[in-house]
Amino acid sequence: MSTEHARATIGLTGLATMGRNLARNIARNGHTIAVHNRTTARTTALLEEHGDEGDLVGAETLEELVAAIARPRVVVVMVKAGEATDAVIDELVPLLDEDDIVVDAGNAHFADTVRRDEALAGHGLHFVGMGVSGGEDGALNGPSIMVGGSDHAWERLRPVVESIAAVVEGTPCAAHVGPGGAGHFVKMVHNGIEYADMQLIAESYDLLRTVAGLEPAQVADVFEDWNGGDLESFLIEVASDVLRHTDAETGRPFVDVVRDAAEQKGTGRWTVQTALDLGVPVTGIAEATFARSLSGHTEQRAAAREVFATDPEEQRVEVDRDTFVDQVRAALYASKVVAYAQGFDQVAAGADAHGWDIDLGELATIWRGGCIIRAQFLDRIKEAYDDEPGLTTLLTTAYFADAVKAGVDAWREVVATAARAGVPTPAFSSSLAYFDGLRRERLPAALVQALRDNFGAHTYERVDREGSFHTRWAEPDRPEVAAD
Ligand code: 2AM
Repeated sequence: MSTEHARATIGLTGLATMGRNLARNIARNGHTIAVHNRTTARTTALLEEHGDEGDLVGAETLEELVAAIARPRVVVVMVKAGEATDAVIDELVPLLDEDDIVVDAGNAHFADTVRRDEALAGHGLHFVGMGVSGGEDGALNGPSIMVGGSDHAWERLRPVVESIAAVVEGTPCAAHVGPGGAGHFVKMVHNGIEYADMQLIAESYDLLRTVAGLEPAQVADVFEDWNGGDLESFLIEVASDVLRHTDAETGRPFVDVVRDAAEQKGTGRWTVQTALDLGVPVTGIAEATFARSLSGHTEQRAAAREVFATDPEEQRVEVDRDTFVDQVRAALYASKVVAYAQGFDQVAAGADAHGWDIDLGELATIWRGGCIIRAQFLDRIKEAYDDEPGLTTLLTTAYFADAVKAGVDAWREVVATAARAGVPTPAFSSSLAYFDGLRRERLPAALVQALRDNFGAHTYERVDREGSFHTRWAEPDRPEVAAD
């Protein structure tokens, strides 16, 4: 391994798939990168297999890694999120000098990133929480990168980060979204939106197959067609690809041989937990997360199937196929607008709560390429924020409002048809309920408030006067008193 000193622009430790691909991407873009892994075999393998792709400097120890990087140093940590990240950071800190930068490019919880940022600041070091989306392929060929950290760190990192990110219309899909935990926060919400988007696509597939009787390959054709319009997105494209795939062993549609129990490893759950803390109704993301948990509750599912068995034939509804396909498309689009509006609301609420100045239009810009939710749709979101930076909700901007108005009858028809057929569409249904809830003149929350005052003296506000009030429900004439 090399003993050259301090000539690398950047260093990276943790050479499992994501780290290795990110390192290759950095090297391929002309930056000298020092690479290290706890188990040296991975470092050796990277140098042997891909050493000719750029200027890679191998390091056997963290000391060697640090010594190979030009100051102020940038060390990217790409190890398993959680304890391993803390262990590596603890090892790194004594080896670094003031103004050096530690970058966690893993999928950390933003609260851990905030904690690590504070801890490293105490040592005169800069910590960056860098959200990287795009999976293995993105890491190698151009991901979407959400950087959270100081201006000093961004200045130093920017040339490398912008050169390795995906590019859409000449703009790199990378941005300094805010300080400390901001990068991992927006990456978390990105993944939450991804959950909602996938669930909506899955519900569309289920409806087209179960209600309208399309075969998986025919649903693939429908998705391919949709991908040529305003639903154009990576996820629709992949869905079409997967539905067209036949299992080599059985000759059956691939989707039929995959066990129907989905995982929800972390980020979706974190998004919902954080949304609850912030009080943001991200119903689409929450339903998508719960739909995954429901799918994994195999014992309850088996018990319910025994008692409430469904006859698939009964779920077939007499619909005009072409009309129904069009209605599902409209329902998918409208629900997607809701899911994204909710996700962007959560980013705004998180930014508010943590004092981060996050530019939502810029976020839409860097999600247009490289990441899993990349879609034409994000151009529209970017335009919406360009037109009106302080936007209250994406739902009401002219473009999306027109689309929702045009599709709302179809959306209702799809949700009603699904309910009648007994096909679960939690994301479609809850998005419609959210839409109807927002636009309602009066919500039954008034009764909820009255009930709370009745049994718990929780007080209420009135529509016609300022202040808080309580009604003495136990007294015969129920007098109202000011509660302040
Ligand atoms: P390894 O190859 O030595 O196992 C994904 O697991 C990556 O994180 C791997 O590169 C792995 O290194 C690294 N990793 C996991 N736990 C670690 C730890 N406690 N210290 C250093 N690297 C670790």
